[in-house]
Amino acid sequence: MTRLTEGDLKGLDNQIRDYDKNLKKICGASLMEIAALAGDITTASFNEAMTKHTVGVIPITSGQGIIGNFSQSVKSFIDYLGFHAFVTNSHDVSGIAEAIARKASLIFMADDNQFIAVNLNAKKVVDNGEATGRGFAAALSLLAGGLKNRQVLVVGAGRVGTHCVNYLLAEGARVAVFDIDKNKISSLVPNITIEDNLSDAVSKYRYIIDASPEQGFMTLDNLHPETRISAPGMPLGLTADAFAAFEGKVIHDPLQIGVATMLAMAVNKS
Ligand code: 2YC
Repeated sequence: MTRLTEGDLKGLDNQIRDYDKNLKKICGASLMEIAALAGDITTASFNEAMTKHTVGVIPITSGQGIIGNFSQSVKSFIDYLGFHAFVTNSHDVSGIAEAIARKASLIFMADDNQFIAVNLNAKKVVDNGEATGRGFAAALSLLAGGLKNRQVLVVGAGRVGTHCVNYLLAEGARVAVFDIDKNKISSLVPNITIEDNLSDAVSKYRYIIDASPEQGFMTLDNLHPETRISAPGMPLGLTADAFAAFEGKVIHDPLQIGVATMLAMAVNKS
């Protein structure tokens, strides 16, 4: 799991409106619609939930400590989606106590190993890795007009990639997976095809999910011009010139789709 940096998150709170506009342009759906699809709830129930929940975001100092802009960014995305959210003044245990004292029914917090949302009423925990995997797979599906029987390449079989695979298989896509660690893929067969050569695989598939920390493996030389890419992986796997050339065909962000989908999954009553 790649640890985000303060720089990765700089300015995202002010840019969320423009980011959402760009998402609609690329996949015809808003951040809320992508999250609702990935979280398996209707936008109506999402809208109803925002009148019922207050969200506390709690800075956590354990391990490598607080990341500048992290809690503020998470809060700003949740605010943007229509929920009332606050970042606690205290951190860690005191932050949890403060959030509950301030009537939060949902709390968001991350240490170095896990980023979770907790629905205190439903006693439900949602993991960012699962939410991010589902969110970026749902976004690709919307962009493609559905992925049933379509061949999709997933690069990276970690926590996010594995949940991308689960979502795609449930949608009836034909999934291929590349990971440098073959052991990570073994648990996914026989439901998926294994790709052994990354650059060849990039050339072969028209739908690609980059759920890896690998940089610069998608280039102008190996990408087909019609390829569509959904990229939860940090840093982005496209070279700068490929990213520029594929403007409008790449869905990528460090945190927004994952947080929005965590919210949808956390308020899902089923
Ligand atoms: O500021 C804080 O509260 C820090 N404890 C947050 C640490 C987040 C570490 N995780 C990451 O950077 C990301 C997650 C957002 C998902 C995967 N890696």
